[in-house]
Amino acid sequence: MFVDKANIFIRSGKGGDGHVSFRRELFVPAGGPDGGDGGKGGDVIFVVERGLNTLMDFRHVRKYCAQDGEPGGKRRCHGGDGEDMIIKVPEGTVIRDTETGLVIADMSGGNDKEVVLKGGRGNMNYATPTMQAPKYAQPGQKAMELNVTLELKVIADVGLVGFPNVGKSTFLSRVTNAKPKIANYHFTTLNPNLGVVDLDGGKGFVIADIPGIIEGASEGVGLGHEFLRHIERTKVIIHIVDAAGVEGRDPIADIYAINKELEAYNPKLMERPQVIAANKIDALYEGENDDAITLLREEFEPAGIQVFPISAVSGKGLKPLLYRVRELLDEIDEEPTVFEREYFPENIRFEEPYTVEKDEDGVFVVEGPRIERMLGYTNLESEKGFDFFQKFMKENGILDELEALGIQEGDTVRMYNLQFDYYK
Ligand SMILES: Nc1nc2c(ncn2[C@@H]2O[C@H](COP(=O)(O)OP(=O)(O)OP(=O)(O)O)[C@@H](O)[C@H]2O)c(=O)[nH]1
Ligand SMILES: [Mg+2]
Repeated sequence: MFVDKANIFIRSGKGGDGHVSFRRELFVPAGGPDGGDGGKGGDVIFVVERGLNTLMDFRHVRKYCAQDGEPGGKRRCHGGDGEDMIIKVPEGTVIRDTETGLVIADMSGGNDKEVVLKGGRGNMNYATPTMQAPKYAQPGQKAMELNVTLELKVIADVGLVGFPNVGKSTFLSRVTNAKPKIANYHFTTLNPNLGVVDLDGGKGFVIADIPGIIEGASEGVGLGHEFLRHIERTKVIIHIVDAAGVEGRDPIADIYAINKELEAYNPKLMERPQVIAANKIDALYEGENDDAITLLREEFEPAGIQVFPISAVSGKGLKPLLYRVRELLDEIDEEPTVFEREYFPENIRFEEPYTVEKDEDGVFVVEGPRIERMLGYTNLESEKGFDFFQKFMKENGILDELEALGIQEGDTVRMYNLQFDYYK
């Protein structure tokens, strides 16, 4: 089965908590904290694995968690770092935030490695003069969690489109190494097939057969909608049509109908060079042949879309078509679109809790992980640090809460080891 989409859950490692212990040494009167830092949590990293071409594995295993950092130990023993979670994906996988659909990473165009979720830092050491002996060990930074959608965009140079039964698979089997199923009914091909064209004397190229595109495909009709995305990456489109009208269809109307779906899906697709392969010419009678091809040419060649009469079954007319496609590919030297990053998981902010209470001595006590963390990285002795501290108190709503509790000028506020008088 060709799986080209999967939803998974990823989680980076939590940073290890710090350890608090106290030295009691003979010549160090006050002792002091000697707890070790917690280790760093593992990252979640996506890497391209060559040779992989489906997202099948992600249907079975849906949870991918990096390891947490170990907590710090006694005597400044640093906790071990958590192991990274390496997720191997096929080239061309686009990673999106499931909730918003925004692109986090596009694993193509040489982008072989992306750290998508960073592991939490281990706890930080207190370095400020006011915080020499913490009461509690600082917690490590939290893990990050995210639901992501993986989408595999087949990376082919050329996309093959056309109504069911026009001979796309026959064409692919004739000009490439692919061996798709061929049969005289609609929707024989249920998933995109890839094949490599080996042109004598020229560089080869990859063709993807994009099945199931019919009227309304861009709105979800039929099975082609899921596959439209594969065409986005191709550089040239071969549009196959049944020129003999074996099923009584009008080839010109068919071409317009499919192009309408492509355009509705992504208007940029209409900027791609396109060639028409007018297939099944072996089934046309003398004279009728000329008419059908002439009509197609008159309709499309003024718009720059060349028409090549072919017979995928007999092999007639295939060479000129392939050489033209090769030429078109050579004219386009730019890489296929690589999506820009639109979503930055590192910007997810954790709202860590804190509490503001008045104890029985009338002291206002402000505590909680958010406060602890802030005190851990703020040097109140420095002017900048003190400014930051004041801003933090205001922006986090702590001043408002103190006032709501009825704090007066000169009252005492305690935040762990830090004690100060309140003045506006
Ligand atoms: N006479 C004639 N018949 C052809 C030619 N190419 C394909 N066919 C026939 O058309 C039918 C459909 O061919 P496929 O290659 O399976 O068509 P498809 O476009 O892949 O069809 P789906 O996978 O259903 O979308 C088969 O019976 C083929 O033998 C051709 O050049 N001449
Ligand atoms: Mg087919």
